[in-house]
Amino acid sequence: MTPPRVRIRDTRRRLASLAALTLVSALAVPALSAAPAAAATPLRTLAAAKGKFIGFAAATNPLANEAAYRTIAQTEFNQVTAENAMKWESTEPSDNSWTFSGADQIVDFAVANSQQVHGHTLIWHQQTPGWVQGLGATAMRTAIQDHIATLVGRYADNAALVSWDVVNEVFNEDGTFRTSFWYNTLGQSYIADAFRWARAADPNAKLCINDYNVEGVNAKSTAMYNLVQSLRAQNVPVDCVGFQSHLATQYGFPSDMRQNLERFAALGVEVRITELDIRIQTPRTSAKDATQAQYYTNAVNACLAVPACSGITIWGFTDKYSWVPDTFPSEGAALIYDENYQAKPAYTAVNTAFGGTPTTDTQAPTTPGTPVASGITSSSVNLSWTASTDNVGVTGYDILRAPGTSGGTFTQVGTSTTASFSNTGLSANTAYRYQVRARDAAGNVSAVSSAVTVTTTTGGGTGGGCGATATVQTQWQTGYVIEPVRVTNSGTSAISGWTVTFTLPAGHTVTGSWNATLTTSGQTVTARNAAYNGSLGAGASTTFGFQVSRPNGDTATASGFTCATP
Ligand code: 9MR
Repeated sequence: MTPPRVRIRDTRRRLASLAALTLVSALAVPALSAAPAAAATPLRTLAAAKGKFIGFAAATNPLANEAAYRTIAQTEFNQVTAENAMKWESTEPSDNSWTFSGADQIVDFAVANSQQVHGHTLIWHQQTPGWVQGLGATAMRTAIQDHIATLVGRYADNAALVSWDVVNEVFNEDGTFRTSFWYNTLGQSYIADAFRWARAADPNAKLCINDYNVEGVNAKSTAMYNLVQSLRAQNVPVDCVGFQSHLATQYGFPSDMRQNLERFAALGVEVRITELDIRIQTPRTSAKDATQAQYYTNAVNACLAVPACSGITIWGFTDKYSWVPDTFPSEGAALIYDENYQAKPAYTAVNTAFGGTPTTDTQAPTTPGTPVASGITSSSVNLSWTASTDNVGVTGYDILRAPGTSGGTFTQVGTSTTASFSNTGLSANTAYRYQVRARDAAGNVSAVSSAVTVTTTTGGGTGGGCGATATVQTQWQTGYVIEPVRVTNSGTSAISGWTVTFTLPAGHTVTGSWNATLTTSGQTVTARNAAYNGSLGAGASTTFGFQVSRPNGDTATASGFTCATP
């Protein structure tokens, strides 16, 4: 049965519309400062200049849904391997019932971004459905042949798909064959058969054998070496050997990696680093980051030193999506970007090893303007602010929020790539303070802006309602000016007047006001609209201001702004 071919033109259109979405999500504040990122020459440019590929293992979910993930994926890499989407359980979960959506998604992304694809993986003892594992020898052989013919055949005419992992992890650590269901049913014959069937399905693809813990010279890598030599002597089409390179800083770097790659290269095969990640014992520290960065440097240097090494695939790129913490408790942070897509020292190491000169920019962006609130409802507010500027470019903003009108702690509630943000899910008739800060392309962070206080409306669907946000314009030892206090009609119909109430700290006195009439009772101040600014259509806003004197050295300001109609 011939499966449908990939329809690249339709998919390109779909990817373009996805790319238009803006990324706005809640993220934790990163623990460590980040290293230079987008200010550096992209890895793919540097690697290509050295005749190598630099790739990543793609996870289908963020590739479809996260603009930040896609941006790095397409900017930094010229090669991609499907982390899971091409495995047997993903493509043929039951006999001759095929699902190509994830595999096609990755191939389409690669085509759209001029990336080469490595198919991973045809024959593996994991992520192979139960219906295959239980087959007898004849039926298993047929199943393998069909699976390879259909899956490899599907992309055989696609120039982007250049190579396949035909068999994966066939050895035990001591170099004996792993007694997988493949081996137990078919003996080692399945290996040569799989390579021959893959060659028949795509005569042009490089066909690889892939494994872990074979980076240095040891019993397992020597067994691999002997197998490749013997298969090639029998004209079995083994073109390439993949060294996964799931490394860990606590076990040391395999210092004979280059020598090992060279002995395989001497067999006439291409070699490649296929699943590079370097985990640490969490949490990160600067010292662990530095060791990890050195290991990444070592791995890139090993490949650069061996002409037969075609390139390096990193097993993901952001710590947000990595298999490591799920498998090794208390270990992780194995990749070159952190969970917030900030480049780590490991990124700088890879960039530098490929010949880049990442910027050493340390200049922070200018402080963003105080956020201005609008569209206040009982559960949401829109914030916008004057954008920051920066010598290497502002990449986005962090939005911080504290509860109430004073005290509490500011925590990050979201990020935005533009100078505006909409915060939803708020409680009715509740005060919040917001600040923003900017990030630049080199990972520098600006000072935080001044805060704006927002009080959500009472809600209840009466059609009325207003909100007030106050900004401290200037202050000195003995006083301050609050300007503007922005009054917004947050309801769905016009209002004919408004009253803003707020509290003065002890010892503070209003010494002047404009665009509203202020009356004071104890520490509570009531501001009524002036004759000319009481009428506000739905969504419209107006402003007033006032000046206060305070005891010398007191740093408190008026707080607790709430608005009522009329
Ligand atoms: O990263 C993959 C993870 O998402 C899967 O859950 C896991 C299933 O075993 O496979 C991971 O990728 C493996 C790769 O396919 C083969 N070499 C080891 C990788 C890490 O386990």
